Amino acid sequence: MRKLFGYVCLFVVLTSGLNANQIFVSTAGSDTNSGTIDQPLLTIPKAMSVAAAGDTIYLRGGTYSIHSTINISKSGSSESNYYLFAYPNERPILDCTGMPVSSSYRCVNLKGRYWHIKGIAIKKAGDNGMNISGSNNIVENCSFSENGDTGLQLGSGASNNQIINCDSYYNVDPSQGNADGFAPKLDVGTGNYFYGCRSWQNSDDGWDGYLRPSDSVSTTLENCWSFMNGYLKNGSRSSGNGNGFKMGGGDNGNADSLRHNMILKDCLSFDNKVKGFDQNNNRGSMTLLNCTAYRNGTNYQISAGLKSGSVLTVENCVALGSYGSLASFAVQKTNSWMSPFSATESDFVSIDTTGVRGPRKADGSLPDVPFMHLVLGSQFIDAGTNVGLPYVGSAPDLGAFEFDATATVAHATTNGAPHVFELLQNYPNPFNPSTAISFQIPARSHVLLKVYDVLGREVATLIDEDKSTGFYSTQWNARNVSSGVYFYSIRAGNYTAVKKMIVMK
Ligand SMILES: [Ca+2]
Ligand SMILES: [Ca+2]
Ligand SMILES: [Ca+2]
Repeated sequence: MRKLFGYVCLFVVLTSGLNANQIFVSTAGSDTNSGTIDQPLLTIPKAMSVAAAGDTIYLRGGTYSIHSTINISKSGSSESNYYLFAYPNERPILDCTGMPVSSSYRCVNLKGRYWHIKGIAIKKAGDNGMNISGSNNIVENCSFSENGDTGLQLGSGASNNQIINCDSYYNVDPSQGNADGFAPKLDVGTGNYFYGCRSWQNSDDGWDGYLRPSDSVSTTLENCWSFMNGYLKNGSRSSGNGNGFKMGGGDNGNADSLRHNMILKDCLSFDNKVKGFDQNNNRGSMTLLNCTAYRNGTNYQISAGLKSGSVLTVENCVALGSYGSLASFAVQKTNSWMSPFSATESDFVSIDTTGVRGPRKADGSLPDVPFMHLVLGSQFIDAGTNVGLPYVGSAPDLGAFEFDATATVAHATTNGAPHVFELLQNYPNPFNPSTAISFQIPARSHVLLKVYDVLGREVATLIDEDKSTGFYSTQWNARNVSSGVYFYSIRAGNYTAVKKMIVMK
């Protein structure tokens, strides 16, 4: 019996190994090749025609000129996905330059199920960069830019798709009133999920959940940023709508009371032309948890009635500036515009948007930028309601970024513990009013971190305590000192270091 079991295991390993082929596609390939890494194919359709469920199609880096829609029609299963991946550390670009601007000229039609597509840039399609009508797909670390309609659109019943760490920007249609960054809209299905995505400078909206005729569908967005929608690539105003997160709506003022149940968690909306978080006549439930809005035409506009049974929930949210308008029936808890809070710029490390379009981290996640992060001492730290999201400290904070005084500094994410002492340059610098000072210690030490002015007078003691081995980051708020040069000095064990920083008001 034991021997038979051994044979069975060997058989399973061999057959699954045989079934999972790797197929390579390169701009230097040929469709008469065998598809190995040394004999790559030239086109994605050819690779898909020979692929079976479980296979991985690797696209080598470089620019592929695409002149007609790539239809992805095969379907995998929950046990055996299809994979269409960028080759590791390479970036394939599907460039549709020259496609007519027409609804027949999408770049990619994802009709199948159980595809995992990763690491591909799509640009300049005549219509959508990608249109998903299939379900249970994962689209990860892809970008959609300068397409002739919405960058990534989901419709025709598309459900349970996951859009992870994707960017959609500079999409514009001829009327400027249709091209959104991401659009689970019209006849979309339910259960679609966005995580870590960015949408900016699309001619219409950042996200759009407008329905026709779908009803009672749900979409979840988490850790997503939407900004400067309603502006074009060159910065001029578009004639489109210009909302950050448009959560629903329907024809004729939504006379059919269609419901798009939207859940937004840790989402950030700023500098959109019209509204940051926009109901647009959605009659469904809307749940906004730990969202942050800044400098939109109107930050939050969710004031119209809902269909019976729908609920509007707004908790732990932040608006810097006027929050806008929320219906009296909204269930609200610990939002920045409610007593006892009053948001000011000094609650945040920075209100400078520099870096928000910057490159993603190696794992595809959003870049670390200080914009709208809470500063040490902010009234919003540990002042929120437990809404079921992870938090640091004694309670959740308000807004999209949880404050963590011991957060790992971005450039020091080496594996394991640090091996040397290091005091890093503060960031941002120059700054007003707040900056982050980071350091690492290779052994448990008593750490003394102080700030001095140019005359050597002590201005602040930031840390005076024992710290274990690790990376640390702390904030200094200079709101009570004048502009000028300051020094920060660390003593940890036998190690000392001093660096200069500049307060500029
Ligand atoms: Ca529109
Ligand atoms: Ca729209
Ligand atoms: Ca907290």
